[in-house]
Amino acid sequence: MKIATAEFLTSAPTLAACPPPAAPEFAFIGRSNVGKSSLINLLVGRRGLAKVSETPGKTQLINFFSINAAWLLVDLPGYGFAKVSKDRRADFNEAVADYLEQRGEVLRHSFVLIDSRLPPQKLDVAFLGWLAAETAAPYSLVFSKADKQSKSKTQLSVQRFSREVVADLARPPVATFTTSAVNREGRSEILGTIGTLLGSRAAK
Ligand SMILES: Nc1nc2c(ncn2[C@@H]2O[C@H](COP(=O)(O)OP(=O)(O)OP(=O)(O)O)[C@@H](O)[C@H]2O)c(=O)[nH]1
Ligand SMILES: [Mg+2]
Repeated sequence: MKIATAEFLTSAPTLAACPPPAAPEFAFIGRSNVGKSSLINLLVGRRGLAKVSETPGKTQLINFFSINAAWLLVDLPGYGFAKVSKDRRADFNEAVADYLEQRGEVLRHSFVLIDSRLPPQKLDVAFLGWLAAETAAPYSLVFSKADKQSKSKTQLSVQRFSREVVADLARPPVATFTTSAVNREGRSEILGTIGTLLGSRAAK
């Protein structure tokens, strides 16, 4: 998958304000500060396209980036930094919940980021439980910031998460990735997956 062009399209505070569904969308979601915006920049090869910050809660709006004028990367506000939960929507942004529940067929795949250094976190477990049970789009897990520890520690983290969290989910993830915005780990794997998903649908 070659990235020829990557452009910021628009930001939306609510699902209603999102652009009309037109092209396949690939969304990035996870706790504040887990590295969603950094991963999007890694994928497109443009450092400043999505805004990155050391302070959690940098991405407050749903941001759409148009790739190769054919499909979209969607940078979602992180959870764990927003309002208190409403029913099973856990503790995350209402607009994000609406988007993930109601965006429809254009939402081709969600990538859920998990900090590779941490044991399973309550919020991630709550979010994934909700996503798997209440939404329809396929999703994958992305263990981020893998450069911050040894490969073996990251593998242990992934295995533990799989055993303690994934095993109980109503719908399993399609794939699991480990990534680093620092050493570019995982870039070609995620882009390859997006390419396959775009291709398989186009072929139908
Ligand atoms: N070492 C390392 N640092 C990273 C990596 N990815 C992100 N960071 C750092 O982690 C911090 C948060 O990164 P962001 O990409 O802004 O995280 P986010 O998930 O978009 O955060 P919100 O928009 O606040 O939800 C920044 O200081 C990044 O430089 C990574 O792979 N490795
Ligand atoms: Mg962000």
